[in-house]
Amino acid sequence: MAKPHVLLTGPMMPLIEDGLAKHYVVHKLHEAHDRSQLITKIAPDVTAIATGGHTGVKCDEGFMAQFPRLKCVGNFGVGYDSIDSKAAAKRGVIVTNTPDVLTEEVADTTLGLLIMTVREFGKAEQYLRAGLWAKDGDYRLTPASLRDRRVGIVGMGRIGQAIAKRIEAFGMPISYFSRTPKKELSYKYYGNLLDMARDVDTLVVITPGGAETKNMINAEVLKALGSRGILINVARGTVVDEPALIAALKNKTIQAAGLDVFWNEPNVDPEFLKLDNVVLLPHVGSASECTRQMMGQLVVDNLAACAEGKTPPTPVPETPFKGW
Ligand code: 8YV
Repeated sequence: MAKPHVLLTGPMMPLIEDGLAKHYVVHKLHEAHDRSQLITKIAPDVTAIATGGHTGVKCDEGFMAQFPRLKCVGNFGVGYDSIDSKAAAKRGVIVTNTPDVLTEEVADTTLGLLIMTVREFGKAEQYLRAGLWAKDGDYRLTPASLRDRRVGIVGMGRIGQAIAKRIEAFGMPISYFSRTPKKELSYKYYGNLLDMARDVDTLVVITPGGAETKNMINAEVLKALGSRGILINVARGTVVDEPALIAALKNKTIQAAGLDVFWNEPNVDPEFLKLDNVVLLPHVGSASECTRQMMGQLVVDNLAACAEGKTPPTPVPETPFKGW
């Protein structure tokens, strides 16, 4: 039987490309001289798309509509805000993502970023490397410490809970803001983000991206967080109003921020680079070899199931699998 066709919207790790090639004829949008020409040529045959936020391609209604036989869109990543999953549901297209396999890695990164931001380890290392320790003496005592902080977590899904577990072990009181309270959790719940921001001094953002959370962390929230405030964002750049954050860091409305995600990745607003009270990471939340391998394998498993008429392991809630 002839193989079905899959379209890759951007470069994928070899494990994904090789894995998919066993089940599909593979087309690479990013290697096409003329993208629309390639799409016109392959559109009637494409039944699957492999994509990810890093490809910069939005799998919106119009993009998916170009492929009349499309059955499945496999996302590399747990966050699938670059795919219009509601439009996919209307078309009967299954969207899959890569949950669970990256939970602990992203939670580790979050704590690393929090500690770096609070205790200035990045700057302290630069100080040593620049020969300033021997020349000028000890690196400064950090104005901030984890010892006296109260943490508010924005988003209490799987990764939020893994972060909370770690923060608990550090002995810091935890509260959280989410749409609905989770009965099984003993942390203090807030249904109002501003109220929580007022009551804590450290906000950790790990909520899905997309229209619903766009600019959720705005000037008002930053003001409520206050002058001892520290903001950590490992969710999506879009969740934070970047100009408002830059202003808050400049004016010392808050103390510092640690960011792994940005509005216009991989381009970071140059204003951030001028500030010394922000730690900047290049979206490395899940970026270890072992975790990325597991994510890649899950993309292959989901799309292979689509090719073979089997049950995909991890469809997203908006497109529950009910048979092909
Ligand atoms: C990936 C992520 O780096 O899982 C996610 O949602 O943001 C990261 O793990 C990203 O998806 C790569 O495209």
